[in-house]
Amino acid sequence: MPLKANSGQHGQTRPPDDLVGLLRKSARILVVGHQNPDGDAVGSALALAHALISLGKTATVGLTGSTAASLDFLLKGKTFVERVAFSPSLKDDHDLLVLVDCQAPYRVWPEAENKLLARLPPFVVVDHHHPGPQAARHHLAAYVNSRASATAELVFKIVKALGAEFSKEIVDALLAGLISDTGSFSQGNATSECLRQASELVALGGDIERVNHFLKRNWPAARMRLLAASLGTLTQHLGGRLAAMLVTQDILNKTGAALSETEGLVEYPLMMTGVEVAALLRVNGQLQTKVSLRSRSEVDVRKLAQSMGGGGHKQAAAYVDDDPDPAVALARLVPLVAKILPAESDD
Ligand SMILES: [Mn+2]
Repeated sequence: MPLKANSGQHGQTRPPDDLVGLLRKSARILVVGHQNPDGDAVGSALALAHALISLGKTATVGLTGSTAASLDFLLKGKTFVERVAFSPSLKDDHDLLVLVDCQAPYRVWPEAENKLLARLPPFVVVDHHHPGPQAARHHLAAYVNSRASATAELVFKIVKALGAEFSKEIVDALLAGLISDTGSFSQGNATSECLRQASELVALGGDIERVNHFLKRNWPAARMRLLAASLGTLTQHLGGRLAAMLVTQDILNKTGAALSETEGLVEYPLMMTGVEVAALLRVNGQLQTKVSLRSRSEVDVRKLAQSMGGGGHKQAAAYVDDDPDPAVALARLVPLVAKILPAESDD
């Protein structure tokens, strides 16, 4: 299928006119992030929905899977947020669907295969992931730029293009997205554009400390127990260059933590001296293990994840291993990491 004019190319720095035009002319819009949405997916969806509502439209934010309790501060009291199942009524109730922080409907609803896409409203895509196996297809328009720190960075520009006012809700939601995806502005993807936007959001009344507090310093006790138990599984491989933590069903049962509370735990092994790749391997239902990877800047874990059917970013990527035992998935991971580690220097 040929690319639509002015849309669908990767790496656009401005929101494409056709995407902005579709948002302008639609009246009932459903905005959804990927399943189990993180701070960027939730923040991006909320900010866009707030902007659309302020322009007199009916906008709904749809959630699927589980959402970390740390995001409650953004979601509470929002009557336009609801859980949405994949059903033919989506098409009756909405004239446009916006996918944020992902590029294909199956990332939202796993049952949304190509042959079932006719059940969905026409959709557009706003995302900062590299177009991998989940590359956008069948969409009306797309705004995709993998150089953006967060999807929130793209939504910031869409809000501007729409001419909507940056309300407190929009400022908080966008800051949450930027903070979530840049490790509180501490990672290599905290580019000058990201920081420029953050500066503008702070000038508009945004409070980085407050948003960061809710996102990072607001753990339920069960999550702290989960961290303690998973740190107990930490192992190092490849001369200490790979560090891995496991979250087994047994650990979830004992700690009482929800699967969504594993989000972000992969940062811990990366704190160790000498570690270049950190992995968190966690049960994913009865049949699979989800493998989350983080790396220091020289190491590209996205390609590894893609070779296993997943995707993500150079320094943060994930895939699913078809074995329900995280230890088995780890045994498979070690040789794959060995292949992507750069030769060790002598200094
Ligand atoms: Mn993101």
